[in-house]
Amino acid sequence: MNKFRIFIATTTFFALALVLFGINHISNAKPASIVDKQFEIVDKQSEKIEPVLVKSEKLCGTDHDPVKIAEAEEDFKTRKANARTQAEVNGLEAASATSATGGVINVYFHVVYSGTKGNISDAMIADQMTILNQAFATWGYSFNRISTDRTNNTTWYNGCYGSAERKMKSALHQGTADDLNIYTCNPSNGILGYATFPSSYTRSPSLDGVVLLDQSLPGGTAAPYNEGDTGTHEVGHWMGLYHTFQGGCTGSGDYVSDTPFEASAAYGCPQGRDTCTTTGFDPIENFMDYTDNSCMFQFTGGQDERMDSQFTTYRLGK
Ligand SMILES: [Ca+2]
Ligand SMILES: [Ca+2]
Ligand SMILES: [Ca+2]
Ligand SMILES: [Zn+2]
Repeated sequence: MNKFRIFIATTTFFALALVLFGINHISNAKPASIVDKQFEIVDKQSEKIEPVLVKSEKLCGTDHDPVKIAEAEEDFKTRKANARTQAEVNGLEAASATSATGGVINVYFHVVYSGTKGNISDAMIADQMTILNQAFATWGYSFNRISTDRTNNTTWYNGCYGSAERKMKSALHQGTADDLNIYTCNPSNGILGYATFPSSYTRSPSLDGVVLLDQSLPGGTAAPYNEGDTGTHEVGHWMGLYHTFQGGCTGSGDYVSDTPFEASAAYGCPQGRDTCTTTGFDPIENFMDYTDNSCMFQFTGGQDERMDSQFTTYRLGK
């Protein structure tokens, strides 16, 4: 756990609240309520099977059902509150809560291929790791690939987004909640990749991780999505981020205050796009939109704050 930087925040208010209200419901954390059977809806919605990369197609298969998100956010709130309370119990006078602000995340890389298809080079994987590290460096996280395995399995290769997911991951997954498993394969259905959220870990530890279309890695054939930012985007989900267009123009949107609201996914690189009357142009340069890899280059401070908090709540030392 000491590989993660820890931020100590004083919470005097909670100390006071405890004195006033007592401390008898501290460890009542509800189980994570995200449903782990995530991918059926998307499969049904996919109209275009081929060609793979067409505009206004659903590029990312990560589950964003609004009901599940609302439940997950409730769970997140409860756990954060409980963590603060627990900090009080551990040292009433210290009155502190801890949060990771960054750290080294170990990566287990799994190449799933089918004969001559998908057995990508180690150089391509190394380039993907470089892209990931560049994207997250500002925000305190780095990714250390500690193993790479290769599996020749046509069923897994073509079924890694759907029927073969569970078998593939059960066989290959390694590590614990704060370790990242990345799989490359052919997710099909026009999907460049998908990820599991931090809050899903407890329910399905072996399904945790990121799945990427092999050709989305740097130098692959999936232009304009072949510069490695699908990897960045999916790891963003794995760190607890939603799409910038989540929820449209109203409500909590993506639960990040410094990313402007966006009515729908943006494609290409539509500078000046402004789909919500609320302040700010659409965040088309953000890694959590659907724009071309050459267009997206940033996370925000608000997203980092959410990643830190999600990582601490659901992954750190778990
Ligand atoms: Ca951070
Ligand atoms: Ca926002
Ligand atoms: Ca706007
Ligand atoms: Zn996504």
